[in-house]
Amino acid sequence: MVNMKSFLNVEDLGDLKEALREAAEIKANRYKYDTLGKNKTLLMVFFNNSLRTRLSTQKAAMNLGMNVIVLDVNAGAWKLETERGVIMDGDKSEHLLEAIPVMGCYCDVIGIRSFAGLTDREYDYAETVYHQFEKYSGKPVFAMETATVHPLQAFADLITVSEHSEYPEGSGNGRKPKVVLTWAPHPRALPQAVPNSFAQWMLAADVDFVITHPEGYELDPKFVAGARVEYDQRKAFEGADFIYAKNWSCPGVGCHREDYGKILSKDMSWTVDAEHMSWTNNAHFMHCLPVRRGMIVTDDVIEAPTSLVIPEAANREISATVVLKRILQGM
Ligand code: AN0
Ligand code: CP
Repeated sequence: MVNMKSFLNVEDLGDLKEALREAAEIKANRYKYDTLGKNKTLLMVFFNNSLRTRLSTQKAAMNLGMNVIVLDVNAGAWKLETERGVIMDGDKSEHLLEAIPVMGCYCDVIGIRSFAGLTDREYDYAETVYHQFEKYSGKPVFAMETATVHPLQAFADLITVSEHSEYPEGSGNGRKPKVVLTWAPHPRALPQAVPNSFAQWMLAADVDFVITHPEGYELDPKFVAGARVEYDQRKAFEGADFIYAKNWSCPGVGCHREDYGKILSKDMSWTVDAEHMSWTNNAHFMHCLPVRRGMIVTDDVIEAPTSLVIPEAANREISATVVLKRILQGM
């Protein structure tokens, strides 16, 4: 068993096959460990909006018998300064460096949602806010989408891929499922956390993984080293079993550093529609949600029986239950 004090990267989960076995066990009986969290409190700290993460992680904690406190930093808490060394003469009333140890006083585990600011690449990619929670809260912490990663989503996606794979382990035909991560257009600049984690997890899993995006959208090698990148979306889609669509802004790798966090393209020819799906091996469509219809994907594709967006969201409860269970077992 892995003794988890922090959950950010795929390695934090240890052996992935074991984690998938545990996910299946939880899914078969999600209340199996319903006394594990008795008198333990989860604090969920949101610096950004959420629907799925908020509900599924709270449900997961309840499955384990935990108490839950949710703090929306931007709705009722003091405005927090996150940078050190500033003169706080503006609108921020409190510094994160006091707020974090205070939060740690009232709970046993902390989940953090803190998106990339998309202005300072070094700050975002250093996972500054997350590591401050790790260092100053005195409690185990886990990412609920931080600046560069969204591991609860990637774990749920892996569970979903493995559940819907026609080539399960030991099937003998030696073919791995082909999983394609495709960039798609979006009107607002979005972080790279979801594609970073998805790539990291798929590379660690037993799948044939391909990434496709317009030039300039290359993801950080920290997450995608060794991945096949195919700039021709049609070629990438050929023979695919799973199409995972997501928008992300310029990661500052293949594009100019000063373009980090900017929108480089809104090319609607990348929107996943029925014609795109016809290039695949009758692929399943996946997206972490929330999704903008007509931009990322067309109505018919997301509504098709091959779409997995709802099962993916449902598996967020499972991934969160496994992660919280492991954190509790390590306490
Ligand atoms: C966020 C993102 O792209 O990171 C959250 C996705 C789970 N999406 C939006 O802000 C629309
Ligand atoms: N997929 C996901 O994390 O959704 P929310 O932003 O609604 O939590």
